[in-house]
Amino acid sequence: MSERKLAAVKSALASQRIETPSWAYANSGTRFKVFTQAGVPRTPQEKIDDAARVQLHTGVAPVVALHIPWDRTDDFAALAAYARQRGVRTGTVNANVFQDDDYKLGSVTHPDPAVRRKALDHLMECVDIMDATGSRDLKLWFSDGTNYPGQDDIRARQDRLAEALCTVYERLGEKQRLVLEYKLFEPAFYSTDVPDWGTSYAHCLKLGPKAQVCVDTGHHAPGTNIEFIVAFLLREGKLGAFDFNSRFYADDDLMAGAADPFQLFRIIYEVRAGGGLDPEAGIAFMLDQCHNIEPKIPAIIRSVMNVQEATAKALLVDREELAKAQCAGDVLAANGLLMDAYNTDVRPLLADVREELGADRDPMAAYAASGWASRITEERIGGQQAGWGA
Ligand code: LRH
Ligand code: MN
Ligand code: MN
Repeated sequence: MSERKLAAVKSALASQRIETPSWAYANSGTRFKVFTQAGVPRTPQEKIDDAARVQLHTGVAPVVALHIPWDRTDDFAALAAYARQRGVRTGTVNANVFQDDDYKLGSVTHPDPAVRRKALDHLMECVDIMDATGSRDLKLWFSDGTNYPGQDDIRARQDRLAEALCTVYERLGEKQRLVLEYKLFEPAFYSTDVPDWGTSYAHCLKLGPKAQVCVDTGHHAPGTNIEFIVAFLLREGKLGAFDFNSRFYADDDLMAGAADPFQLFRIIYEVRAGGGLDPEAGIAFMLDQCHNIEPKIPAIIRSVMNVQEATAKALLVDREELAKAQCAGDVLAANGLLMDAYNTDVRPLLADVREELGADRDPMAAYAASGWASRITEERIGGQQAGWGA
């Protein structure tokens, strides 16, 4: 590769920003058991302290996403200031209208207007929080749906959803956005009100330019071509955010790049091809994961590194040669160019990028040697649960 191309690859890698989720630092589990770990954060401030460690070692994770009310505090402006003092900032505000008894039959699509009002009030409160923290993005994921045919009117639920989204959209400030996340199923097992990218896209299109789609990589049917969805949404200017994680079966929330690093590469290649790696494109590259059995901070560091590795490989694809092969209908040469990039060991390149950023060449080893894990184990007694199975 020419010096010029290498410099461009390095600069793209150095400018990448990966947002880590506050809830990944806290205890979590499945619906069968929440395993507690020693030293997990007890407060939003301690989650930020852990996020700052990930940033310290990787140099590309300076943003931490909040989940409300899991990150409840009486002064969000102070929380944002606390984050800045630690070299990170608070990012996406994730709403939570899925953990209240009132939401058994839905939140914004509930048949009872009083429950809808309660859910909407929470969404509006999340925008107030964004104003206080200076956050750009409101992430909306609705667990709303039904378990049985006939349980509720599918079409009426879409009307209620559209009405709530419209009200929130109008409340957004000039520089704020909402990103609408979809998920095929769970917790609803028959119909889900935002089950796929098409539903999210259709709502966002009607709402306007400040509404975009969030692609959580764990939220599709097995075998779905996620990179196609990414390419399509980018082309339409409607790809707002990623929730990266990996899965073997459903919404497993395992470390990004752990189950299928080749899929992650294919997804990020489409992001690159569509211009989405340019920070100006405004795409939020978030992780959304739970570390139920593995130590959390190193798992998050590993996930950040996995996203970086997929990005480096995507950047190595020789787009000019690829275009020639595609034009010539040379199927094997075109496929070979992608595979050559994917099969390159990018770890030395990323070590150099990290060093140039003032971070650690080997973030996993640096974290292990830092003593942070034993310090928090001693200092933090009675860590907080992220929210599941509470
Ligand atoms: C739903 C989801 C959504 C929630 C998060 C905790 O499965 O992906 O993003 O906010 O999990
Ligand atoms: Mn998600
Ligand atoms: Mn999920």
